[in-house]
Amino acid sequence: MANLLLKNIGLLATPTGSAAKRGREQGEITLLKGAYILVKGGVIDAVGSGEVPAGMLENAEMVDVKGRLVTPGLVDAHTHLIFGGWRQNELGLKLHGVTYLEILAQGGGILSTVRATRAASEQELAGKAAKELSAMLRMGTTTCEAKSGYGLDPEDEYKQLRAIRRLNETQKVELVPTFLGAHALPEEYKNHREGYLGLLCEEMIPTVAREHLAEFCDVFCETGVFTAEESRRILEAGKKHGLTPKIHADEIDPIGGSQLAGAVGAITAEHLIVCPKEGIASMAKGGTIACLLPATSFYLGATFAPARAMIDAGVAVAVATDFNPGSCPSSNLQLAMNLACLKYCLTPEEVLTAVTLNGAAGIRRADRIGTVEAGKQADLLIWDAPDLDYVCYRLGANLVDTVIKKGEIIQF
Ligand code: IZC
Ligand code: ZN
Repeated sequence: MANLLLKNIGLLATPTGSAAKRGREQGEITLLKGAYILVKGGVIDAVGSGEVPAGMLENAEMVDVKGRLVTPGLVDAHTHLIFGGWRQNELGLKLHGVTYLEILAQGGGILSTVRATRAASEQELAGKAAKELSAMLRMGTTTCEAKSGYGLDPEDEYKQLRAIRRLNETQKVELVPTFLGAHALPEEYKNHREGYLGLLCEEMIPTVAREHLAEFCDVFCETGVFTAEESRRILEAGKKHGLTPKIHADEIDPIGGSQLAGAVGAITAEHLIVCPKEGIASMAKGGTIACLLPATSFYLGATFAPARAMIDAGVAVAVATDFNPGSCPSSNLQLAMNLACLKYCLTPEEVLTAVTLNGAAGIRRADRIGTVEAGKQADLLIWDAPDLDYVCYRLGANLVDTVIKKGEIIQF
């Protein structure tokens, strides 16, 4: 692989370091004018500004950034990437006032995606996700978390996780797998809750861990789905087998998910739309990252997570898409950035940290990605934009011009 030299960078905007940024530090990023970046063997070798040192010009492929903005590649720390079918039929229901939880209680929602996912082969699921990943890469997502949770039985959950593994070998976006067997109670266990909890804790979690099919264990802690007590049991079982806890908490009702997040040492709590003060305090104490999903709030017609209160309390905030066929059929992380600015009142600098370093920390990758610094993997974006304000202001546009993944310029 040839060395790459990005020169004539109008503005390099990046957080720094290898751990999530919280509080005031979330907005304290490096802004370097007139910068250059040297990449060797897929890794950032040097970053500087001013005259490019003569030695760097030898044996390097030049990329003229033409005075534009460069940032780290975007990290989407929460997606339900692998699923069969879509749920456009729910749009009409929503317009008639049927809520997300009512659709689920009627056997639709997640459960309809479960039927479509069970009916699809591993290859079909991977092929469908590959198309979406290629759109995501064009929009600047270079790393993405991907959850199971539409199988809800051992074989179909493993099938989803194997599709993720296959995709990691066949396309460019790096995927990080999360086991979400506790996404809903499957229909066949409707009258046998305890049976499914046992299956999750005693069979599926141990197998997923043993076969290295996932790194994280997630649960949908919500009214009519899993209680906080059940969520604790599932996450503790995951921990026992080496799976780090994540939790869908306070998306619709505040039933204790965010309080549990800090108590079990969850790496992230996700959604947090209706997160109470006690939940924020628990996350601050436990070091849990708040992974906020503003496009889902928008799509559900819900309120927006209290992001500023989280930052004030010293909770690190990540922002992700929640791409899924129900509550967020969009994988556009730039749209989530726009919304995070407008609806959470995060500054563009805080938003950048939220979709790079803090997202990376939420999937335990902050040592390797999420910033533009010597020693980090060369995941870089050249934007058709002069600065971060422009990126956060241009609602719904794809402003990414060039994507560099592990030092490779992606050709679309
Ligand atoms: O398929 O509805 N919230 N899980 C929890 C989702 C949204 C995904 C879905
Ligand atoms: Zn989700």
